[in-house]
Amino acid sequence: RFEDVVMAPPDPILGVSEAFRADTSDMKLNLGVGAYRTEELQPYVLNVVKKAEYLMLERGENKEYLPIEGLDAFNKATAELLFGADNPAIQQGRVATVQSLSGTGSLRLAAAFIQRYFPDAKVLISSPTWGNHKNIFNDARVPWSEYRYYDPRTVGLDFEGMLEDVKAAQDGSFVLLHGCAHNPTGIDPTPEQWSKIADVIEEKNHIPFFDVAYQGFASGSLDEDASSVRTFVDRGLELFVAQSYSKNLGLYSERIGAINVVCSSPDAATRVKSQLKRIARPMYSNPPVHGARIVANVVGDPSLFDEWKQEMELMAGRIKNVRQRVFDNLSDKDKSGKDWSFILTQIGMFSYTGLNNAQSNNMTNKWHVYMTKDGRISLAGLSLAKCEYLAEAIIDSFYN
Ligand code: PLP
Ligand code: TYF
Repeated sequence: RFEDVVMAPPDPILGVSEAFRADTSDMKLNLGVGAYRTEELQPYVLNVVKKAEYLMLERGENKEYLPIEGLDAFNKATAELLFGADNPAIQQGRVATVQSLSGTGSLRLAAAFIQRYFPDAKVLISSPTWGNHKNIFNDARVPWSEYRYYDPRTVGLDFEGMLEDVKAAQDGSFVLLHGCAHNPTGIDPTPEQWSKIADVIEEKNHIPFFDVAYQGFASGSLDEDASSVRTFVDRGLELFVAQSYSKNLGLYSERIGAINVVCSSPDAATRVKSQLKRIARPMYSNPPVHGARIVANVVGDPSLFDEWKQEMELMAGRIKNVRQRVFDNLSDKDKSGKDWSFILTQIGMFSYTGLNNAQSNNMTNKWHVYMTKDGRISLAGLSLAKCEYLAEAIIDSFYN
């Protein structure tokens, strides 16, 4: 009976937005969800997206079903954007790409694939990680465990701990890695550290599983943000990459992304793709076309592509300015001599402030600053004008 259904807990990230909406204070700030806002704190639709949508109307595109694997032009464009068009893995036809329901849906599809074909394998995820990762593997019935990643003492990467844990895991585990702009910490390995991580993964016959939700958004450069993934592909490893266009093209609600599986032969890629389609068919049958056409139009048109890169640099640049301003204000106001420079070394949309649960609650209850309880704030939801207020709130919460 439905009467017996118990209430589900609110999502730790999306629940923050619900609480924000209920607050009537003028001072309120929503730094919970990672969504880009303009300096006026309004959502932003990229100009290239509007242009791509005009193109669709002009061409009189229809609304027929896509094939299970999605739009061909999108799948080609998305794989080339990620790996580089001249990448041998693409040239040799060793990449299986399936359009799916943004980053989340792509991760979920890969998780279902792991559950079927690697029933004894475990997934290793970073501690901490994006909250939804655990939900995704739990729902797909894929066992997971954590590897050390964040070191609160240095507010940096626990690189030795990470390598030890990856080494200690059973051979042939899947290692979930954030391609760039680690969520929630904003701390990424250096290129040298990526190489060492790849050494250990190769030694252990592990399979890398990249989650790329911020390509172009972290550094402002699409190629630079994909370099971690390309390092692993260059070594000839088989791997997964889930991609999302929520942030870098601002297509949050279009649910556009892909799962890419780099295989060791074109034949294996064909078989893997056939199985991914088999999983997608009874789950959602086929993906939505609108976002796929936007991506294909933007990437496929040299002038739109250039314009996209400029708009991405603009977004990434605004976040970097906000980051700098938060640091300046904190350093200014904090008379204790505490070093806040970790804020400047973190990259991407977020800053991991080091505020604990109680301090994060103070931010919300006293200052109307909405954020996740792990101390993460989305700088993309902040304006330069509000940085001083935020710094005051952080200092008050940190020391009281
Ligand atoms: N993975 C990470 C690490 C993320 O931060 C996000 C979004 O915030 C996603 C995946 C997926 O988002 P979406 O499903 O909107 O593509
Ligand atoms: O802010 C974050 O980390 C994300 C944002 O369907 C998000 O959780 C929100 C909704 C969604 C996927 C990602």
